[in-house]
Amino acid sequence: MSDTTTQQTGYQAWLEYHPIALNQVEQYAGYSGIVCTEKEEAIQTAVQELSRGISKMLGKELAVSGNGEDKVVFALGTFGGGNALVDRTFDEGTRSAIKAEGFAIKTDQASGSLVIGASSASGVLYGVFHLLRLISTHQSVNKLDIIENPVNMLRMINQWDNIDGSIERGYAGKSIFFENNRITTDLTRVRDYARLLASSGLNAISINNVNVHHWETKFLTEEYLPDVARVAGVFRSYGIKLFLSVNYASPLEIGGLSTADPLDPAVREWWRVKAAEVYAAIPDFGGFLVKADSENRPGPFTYDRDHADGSNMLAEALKPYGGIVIWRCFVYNCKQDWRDRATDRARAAYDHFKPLDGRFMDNVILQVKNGPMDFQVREPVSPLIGAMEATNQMIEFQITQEYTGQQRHLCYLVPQWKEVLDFETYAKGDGSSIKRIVDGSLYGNRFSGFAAVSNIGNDTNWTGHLLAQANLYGYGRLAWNPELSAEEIAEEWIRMALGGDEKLVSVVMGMLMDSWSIYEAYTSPLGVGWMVNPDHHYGPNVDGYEYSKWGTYHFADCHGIGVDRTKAAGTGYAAQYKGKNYETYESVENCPDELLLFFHHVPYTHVLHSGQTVIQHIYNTHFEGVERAEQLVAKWASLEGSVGELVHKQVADRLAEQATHAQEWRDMINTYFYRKSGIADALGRKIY
Ligand code: GCV
Repeated sequence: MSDTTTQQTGYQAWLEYHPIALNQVEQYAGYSGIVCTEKEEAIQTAVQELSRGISKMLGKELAVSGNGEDKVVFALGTFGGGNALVDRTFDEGTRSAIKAEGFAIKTDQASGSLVIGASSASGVLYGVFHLLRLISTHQSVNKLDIIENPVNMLRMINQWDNIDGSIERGYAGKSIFFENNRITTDLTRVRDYARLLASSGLNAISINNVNVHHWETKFLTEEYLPDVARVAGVFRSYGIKLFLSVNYASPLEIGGLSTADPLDPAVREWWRVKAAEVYAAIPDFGGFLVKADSENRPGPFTYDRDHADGSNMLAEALKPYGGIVIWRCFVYNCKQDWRDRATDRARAAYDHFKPLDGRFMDNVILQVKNGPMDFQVREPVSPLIGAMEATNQMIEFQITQEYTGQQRHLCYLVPQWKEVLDFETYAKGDGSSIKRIVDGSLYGNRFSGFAAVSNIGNDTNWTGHLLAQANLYGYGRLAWNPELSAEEIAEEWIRMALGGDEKLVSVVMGMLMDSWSIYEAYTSPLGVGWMVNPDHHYGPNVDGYEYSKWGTYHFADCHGIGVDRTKAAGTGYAAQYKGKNYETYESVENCPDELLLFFHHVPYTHVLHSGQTVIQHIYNTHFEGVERAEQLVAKWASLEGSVGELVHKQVADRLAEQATHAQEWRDMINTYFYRKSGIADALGRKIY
């Protein structure tokens, strides 16, 4: 892609490196070169990235050399790796404060040189991206003395890409990994993706859909492994480990065995041999991601075994190589009878996994979705996270906007994720927030971290809606440091991707920060969720899932709405929470408004903490939500001329679609509840 094109389309995303204006360039102007002595791949990548970023921002090409003590330079390397400037700059205290992937950056006061030191090559690379972020957001580098370590060990992206080039729940074009039933031959775009991921702080990727179909099952065979190894090589140069989603029934489907029973010796041996073959092709392979006994995928239940049996068998095969098994907990009955009011999908993950605590090998990690249902615009935090003291756990978010507007609507998800991470579980008394469970510190886990479903495809701007890039970037930043605020992250992204004009920054910041609440306002109310069209999940359909097998009901009738999940009278789900959380959710008086209908069935006339009745809340939020969506259009229109024309038009088109589509939501939801309840809008607005 030529620079002109890329500037106009958003292809470079937050690595656009806008040229720095002459009046601001001075503080960065003195650097005459890069000093680096190490040849390791990720360090060479770091050098290239630094040269590229500086060349674009400052318009100068930096020479790379092994020595530059007498000049003003950028120096980078690992501690003890041969770079005299690095070794001179960082004392023992700093070195010992830097963990595996962390880094230190210091301005050498004597020379003015900027020195990046780390204990690993990937740490050096993260340090370079950090420095480039500081420069591209125009921060001072004169007196830097930074120590950074990632808070989370695994910072992973899950692709839901299929070998035919389609992406399950993908809204930004086709796969960049696969085409025509093969792994892509030209990996340029994959490399550019690796840059984006590493620069936001991520260190792991699984490249294929967790629903592993016929052809993808063969990724473990010699037919595909060389190509998988090529992809792994690209990610390796950016410090990112490659994982594969695997089909639990592989021994049957590609191994010629008659069973996939995890306790069968032949099956165990098959996986051991497979692991050896994979590691022969990819020595630093990360491991397997597994969706088993979930939504019709095969798993250990077929053989009357449980999830511990299933995952441990794979873990045993990977263990000699340091590999891990990431086992998903999205397990529930997807063939439910809607007439059956006792079965509650929200309970399922906890009911399945909690009894298995302590039985998993130490290289198994359970991957738990942030909520008990499925990435709705609002749901409570999964009670399973933190409930297993003796088991490694990681959280799963969804960056791709399956239920949050499919990248046709604006929905900046970082504030939602922050709320989840800050949630106090009381798992081990006060101070047991979700972020402390997933960073492994609460229970001292061997493995832990973040995973999220990617939102990219081969659309030129990666994410379809250009502003949805902020979600991918924000996810990486939050995985690195969950203490960053949603505003800080948004500001970084805006400045780096769009530019530093102050009006631009403030308008886009306002739009991003409002967007989750706007989307929630005109879609399903008060935490009840769903109300979408079945299958593709775009657009309103209040009863779309009401009489289905999927376990996602709202139970609206002429008297009221909501799901009684109390212990006293409902499904008992509320009792999966500890202490105060249980008490809060169990009580209709104390339950927060935004989750009321998730936990309680109430009459339309029930008065919320806000002072409004449920029915009036539904009307008000839906009318307001549309008005607020229309304001987004106007806000963005005011930025014409502050961003490139194509970028402006692209976002303007999406926002216009959102505003129109929000009316569809408003009118369907309001009409449905007016007809059900027979209660008119107190403000007499138009309802059909
Ligand atoms: C990959 C939801 C989605 C499915 C997805 C599944 C999962 O049901 O609609 O597309 O499958 O979650 O997370 O496994």
